[in-house]
Amino acid sequence: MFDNFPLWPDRASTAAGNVDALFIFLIIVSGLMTGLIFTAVLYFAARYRRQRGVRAEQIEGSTPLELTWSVIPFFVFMAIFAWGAVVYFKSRTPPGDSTEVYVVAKQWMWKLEHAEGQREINELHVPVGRDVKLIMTSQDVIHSFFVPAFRMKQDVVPGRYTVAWFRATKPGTYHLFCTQYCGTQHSGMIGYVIVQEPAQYEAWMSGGSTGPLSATGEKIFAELGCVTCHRTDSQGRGPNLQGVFGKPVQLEDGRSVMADENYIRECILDPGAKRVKGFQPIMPTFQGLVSEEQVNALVAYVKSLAQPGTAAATTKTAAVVSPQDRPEPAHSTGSQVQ
Ligand code: HEC
Ligand SMILES: [Cu+2]
Repeated sequence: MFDNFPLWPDRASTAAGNVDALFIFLIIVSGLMTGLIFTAVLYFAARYRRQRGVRAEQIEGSTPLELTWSVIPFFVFMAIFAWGAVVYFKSRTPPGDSTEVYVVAKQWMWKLEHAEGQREINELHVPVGRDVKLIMTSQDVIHSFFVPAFRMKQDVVPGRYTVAWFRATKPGTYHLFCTQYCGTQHSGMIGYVIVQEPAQYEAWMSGGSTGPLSATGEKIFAELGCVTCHRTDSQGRGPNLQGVFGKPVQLEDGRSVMADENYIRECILDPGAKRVKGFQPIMPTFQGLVSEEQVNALVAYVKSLAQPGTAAATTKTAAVVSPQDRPEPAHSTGSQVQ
């Protein structure tokens, strides 16, 4: 019956069921409340309509009544809050071993680059059943990455990364929309997420790649002269970048921050914002000298240096970094600890 008028978009991700369950619960609670109020209005209107001998009694303050309408809603709202928090945190926390895709939004298109090197425009191919993490930024104004079938929506903001993730559960082609009004052709800023069976996906992946994004990053790292300061033998004027990513970094001003994607990005574009403890503030800014795609490649390269076993990181591992340069505070989570 609802073939041409579906009540819900497809459910094609692990998050979809959770989001819908909470949504349906909210509709039921609101529906019950609305029903209760309207029934009471109609009942009292009929019961106390003007007629001889029937008079409504005024209740002036009643502790049991007030307790009832305070305590019951309190528990209902706390349940909504707790349930919402669980769904929210799940959808905000990408699993550690996700496949990564860098997204650059611009007026009016989506540019996507897989960590493996494949580039796409307005189309994203992903395998079914694998966690995919999107590391997103905008080249111009605010956009928003929305895939209704995944119940996933995340603003994409210029000047920083925002992160989202999903795990597709059903092969198919799903709509991708921009849901922040971003200029005249905002409505045309659409695309598709194409979810494939693993074998199909491997076949797609094997075609036309320029090599892993981290390798592109390594090239840029050399071309821009980053290597002259960031050497792997601790003789450079800048910190050895091996094993930096994903660990807390001690700053000159005493703070400790997590070296995540946003931190690496900021180091490149605004090195003055967070100076690493124990080094001269000599790193120049690369703002305006590198495109968003190049920053992504550099970030992917610095990340690859923190993964033991990758070609670039096999020569030396994080253990080589001297303990004074890289103390390990007890905190291992949280992006900023005092
Ligand atoms: C002139 C030398 C120099 C050049 C060139 C340079 N850096 Fe740096 N870099 C530094 C110094 C010194 C620091 C530490 C002090 C600071 O944070 O500014 C640093 C810090 C960093 C950090 C933070 C490291 C940590 O341990 O937390 C990253 C990441 C980084 N640089 C990346 C790059 C990239 C990418 C390039 C090339 C686009 C580059 N740097 C070019 C000198 C340099
Ligand atoms: Cu847009």
